Amino acid sequence: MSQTIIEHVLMRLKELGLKDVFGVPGDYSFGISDAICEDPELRWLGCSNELNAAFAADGYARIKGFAVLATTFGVGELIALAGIAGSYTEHLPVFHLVGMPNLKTQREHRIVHHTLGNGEFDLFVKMTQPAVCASAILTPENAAAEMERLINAAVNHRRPVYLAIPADYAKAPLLGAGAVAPAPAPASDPGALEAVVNAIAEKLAQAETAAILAGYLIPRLGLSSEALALVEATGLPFATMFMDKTALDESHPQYIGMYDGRLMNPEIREFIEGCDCVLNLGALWSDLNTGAFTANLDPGRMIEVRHHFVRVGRALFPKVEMRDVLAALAGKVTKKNVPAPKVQGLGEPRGAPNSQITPDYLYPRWEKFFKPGDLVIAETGTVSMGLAFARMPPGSVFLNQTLWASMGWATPAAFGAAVAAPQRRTILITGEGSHQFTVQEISQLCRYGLKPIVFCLNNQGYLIERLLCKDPLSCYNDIAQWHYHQFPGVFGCSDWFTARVTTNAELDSAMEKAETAGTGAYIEVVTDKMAASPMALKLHEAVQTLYGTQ
Ligand SMILES: Cc1ncc(C[n+]2csc(CCOP(=O)(O)OP(=O)(O)O)c2C)c(N)n1
Ligand SMILES: [Mg+2]
Repeated sequence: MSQTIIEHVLMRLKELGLKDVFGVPGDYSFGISDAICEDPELRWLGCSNELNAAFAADGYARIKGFAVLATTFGVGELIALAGIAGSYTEHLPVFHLVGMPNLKTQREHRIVHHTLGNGEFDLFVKMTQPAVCASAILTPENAAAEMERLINAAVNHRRPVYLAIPADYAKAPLLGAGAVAPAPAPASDPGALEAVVNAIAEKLAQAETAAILAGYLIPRLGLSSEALALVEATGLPFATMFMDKTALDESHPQYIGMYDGRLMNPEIREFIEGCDCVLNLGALWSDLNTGAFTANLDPGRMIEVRHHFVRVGRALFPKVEMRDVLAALAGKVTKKNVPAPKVQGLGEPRGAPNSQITPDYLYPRWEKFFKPGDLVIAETGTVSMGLAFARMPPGSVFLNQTLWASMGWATPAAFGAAVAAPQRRTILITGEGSHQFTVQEISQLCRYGLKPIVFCLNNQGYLIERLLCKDPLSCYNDIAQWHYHQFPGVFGCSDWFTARVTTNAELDSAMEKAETAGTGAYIEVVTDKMAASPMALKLHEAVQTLYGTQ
């Protein structure tokens, strides 16, 4: 029997390492979901809704390198689209498989469910196009070639791709698979590579003082060991920005801390901005990555290594791959000894045992709680802005959706990350307003036997918004008050340790119990309405540079 379209799609994805698929089924996508469930090498991970499934796939892709999401036509795929757009923004390859109505329905322009009722079937692929790097509607004739094109796009651009399969085609035999060879990965132009490596090495050699910014593209492109080898070959101090936290290990002796423009860590800003040369390995010059655009680096002194090109000062070098640049440069540079600031952690928690929990206690206490190897998933809001300045222990990873910055990302992303690395301790830290978006995904964690530690910061509303808007007490930043610590029981995680804490001593005790419970744990941390982390307070003072209004 010849291979069906869906068997071929899954076979190629398995060859890339696919093990798990996140999704929500629907009648048009039964062919896809059936094939996944019938495949003994694959696992279907059902989510509560498609937004959660897309965010879970995003979290999974951050650990495993790529992820697969399966949804139904129209209703399902559009709900997933907000999550897919996040993966596009944050450079994560997610394959989105969508089951469409069958071809007869489409040809006859029938009025069917999950459409706008106008007989048009290509509307949703059009809506999706700006948020993916390639898309295709598969047929028996084009499936083999289109699959190679989509894989190539996802691998080379590290962005989502969209594959729709009409319901009657999922199990149709594939035509002409053998004739299609996988497309080669893009390679650097040898002349351009030599020229850029010489230019960088020369600029570094001429600089008396230099530093490295380790950017988010390092983990996204799977280049941690190449980047580390280069950093060690240069001997230069390295810093990270918000989106790039833990791009390289924060316990490394050359790590100096977080650079956040004028907002935080003045000694790091002074050092970085005073260097003759800054080698930026894939960090982005975005609002929240640059301390609301207060980072002030002379472009003439900067070397910027991106995925497919490099800028040395104002000169652009196209056709060079980051992987090749890192490897070639590591063999070319000479070691430098540049005196730099020493990395600082958050220090000791400050506050009396029976006092109400304040940021002075909470963030240093979290820093102490983290262990080597932890996966920490921090939500958009004041909480990630406080945690970003904690020093992470060896081998631990800090995940945050800094650029897309969607509320609700962290809870399902923590589920996806925990599925990707069940042997590691997963710690979700979320504000309660964001948690309200996607809280049901707590239930998938226990359903699939995962034992995370969840902290829900309850500050009675949207604190970051209170700090950025005209009137902190505006009613639109108030939210319904839920009994957060009761969620695990409601969501079927009855054996989890749960607590609601309001004082420092209660927080300590709950953390100790969570560590030894042997089950999942959920701790609701109650603070004052206006108890903000230092970076969030600084952002409040920097609204003019943040929004470009000065
Ligand atoms: C989908 C989406 N809608 C709206 C926003 C705007 N927004 C950003 S943070 C935030 C409030 C976050 O509140 P919470 O999670 O409670 O964190 P806090 O700042 O209170 O610690 C809002 C409304 C957003 N980022 N994403
Ligand atoms: Mg809040």
